[in-house]
Amino acid sequence: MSTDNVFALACPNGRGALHLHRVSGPQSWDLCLPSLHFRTAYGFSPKAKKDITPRRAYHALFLDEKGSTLDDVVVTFYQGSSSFTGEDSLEITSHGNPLITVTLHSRLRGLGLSDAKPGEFTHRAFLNGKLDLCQAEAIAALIDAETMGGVKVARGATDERLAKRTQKLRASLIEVRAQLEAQIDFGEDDVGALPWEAVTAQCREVSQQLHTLELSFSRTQFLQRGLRTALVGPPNAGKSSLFNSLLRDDRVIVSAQAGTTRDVVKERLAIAQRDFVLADTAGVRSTEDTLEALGIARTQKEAELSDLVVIVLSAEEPLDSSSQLLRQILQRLPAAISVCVVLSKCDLSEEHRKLLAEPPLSREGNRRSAWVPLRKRLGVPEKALFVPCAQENVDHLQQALCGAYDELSQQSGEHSSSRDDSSGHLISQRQRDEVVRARKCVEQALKLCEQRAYPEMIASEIIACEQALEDLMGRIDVDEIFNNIFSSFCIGK
Ligand SMILES: Nc1nc2c(ncn2[C@@H]2O[C@H](COP(=O)(O)OP(=O)(O)O)[C@@H](O)[C@H]2O)c(=O)[nH]1
Ligand SMILES: [Mg+2]
Repeated sequence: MSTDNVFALACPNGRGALHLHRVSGPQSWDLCLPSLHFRTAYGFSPKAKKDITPRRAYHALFLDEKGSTLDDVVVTFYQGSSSFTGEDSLEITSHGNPLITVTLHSRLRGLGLSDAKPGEFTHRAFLNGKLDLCQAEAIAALIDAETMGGVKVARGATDERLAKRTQKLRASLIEVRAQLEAQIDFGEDDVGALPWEAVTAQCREVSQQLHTLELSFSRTQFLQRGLRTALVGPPNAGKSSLFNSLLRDDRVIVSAQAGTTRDVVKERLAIAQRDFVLADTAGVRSTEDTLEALGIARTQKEAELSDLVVIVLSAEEPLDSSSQLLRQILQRLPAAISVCVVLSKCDLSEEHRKLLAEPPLSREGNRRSAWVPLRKRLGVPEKALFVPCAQENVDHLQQALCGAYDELSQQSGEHSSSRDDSSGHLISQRQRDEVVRARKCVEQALKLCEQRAYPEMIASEIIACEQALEDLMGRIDVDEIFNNIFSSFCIGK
């Protein structure tokens, strides 16, 4: 429990309607009350601590040391364990001028309060047991999120679901350990043989649950950063033109000269609340130009790192050669990457223009559309999306990108689905590392169980697994383990 009292501005220090100042600490009320005069029916007057109602917004004057008004403020008091930090605290709303904030903060220092360190309110909430470590991380992620997906993911991690999920796993581990420790302390003669089958099954279940939890991270990662999408294809196919059209910006150079784009250019793109990181790349062909070759190597690397590769082929080129090129590009892509094949420049011929006029169709509908024969002639794989488009007409492409996003989001959701998938997910590499550590320990324990190893060896892996889960969330009480051992065994027999 902290003994000092701190304050900080809880919003950016710019000009705006209001500024919110947070104050927290065991003496925060006592220290602030002398500088506050509260509005009453007869004007403004001081209030004693006992007359304050928590969680009520008071209109008050904030006074300097001479009793002159610094600003009109609204103050809300929060009491002890029912506050965010778990200690007495206040929220003061002043007018949103940095000059007012400077004087107000200097007054707070004069009253004996000190400046809070970054994250100190959340840290105090953690130390006072109001949040676990993962919830604290979720709050940071919620504030830092740069995508709508990231906001949703972080928001879903601010509650106690992950804590409950790990609690269940810990309970299983404690049960296993209780069995093992009984063997270690009292031996088979006193407590009977170790129920190997049950202990092994329990370790297996924990290992599976941890694996599922681990997978939940890949989904949240993708939602947090956006779908990595690379435009790939031969030079002059119209990749850079599509890049600009999708961004509605003249971002990269477009030219009829082949081999214009060299570097990978990435931009964030949001379509219908779905976030993408879109990359334009150098056109793929064999070349003598060393610089262009370097660009092409980067294209390949970018494609391999992407979640979705959009292969752009030009309707100007003969279909047979495009089809051959498509095969070559596909061969070099890892099988797991999603693919969308785009036939660009469809505005150039009457035949292709008709395709652009086709109403948007669902993936199922695709099979019946006029796009199907073309799709077949190009040799677009069954599981890839196919879209005819032109730089002036990217509606179909936008829809395809959204479709790919939803599909990938669903797939990774399925990965992470388990009996109680609703309960918590991982949102940071730190959390994932702890879960991997825990899983490796329990897998080792499982292996030792299968070999019918000494209970001491298995127990030591189980302890290490518990430790990793403790580190994931914060601490656990050792008594918890002993209570469980003695309550679930009739040791005196
Ligand atoms: N008619 C037409 N021309 C296009 C279209 N997209 C690109 N182009 C032209 O094709 C040439 C190459 O385009 P660019 O986007 O630089 O291709 P990249 O090499 O694949 O990046 C440029 O002259 C563009 O103006 C399109 O949809 N329709
Ligand atoms: Mg280009």
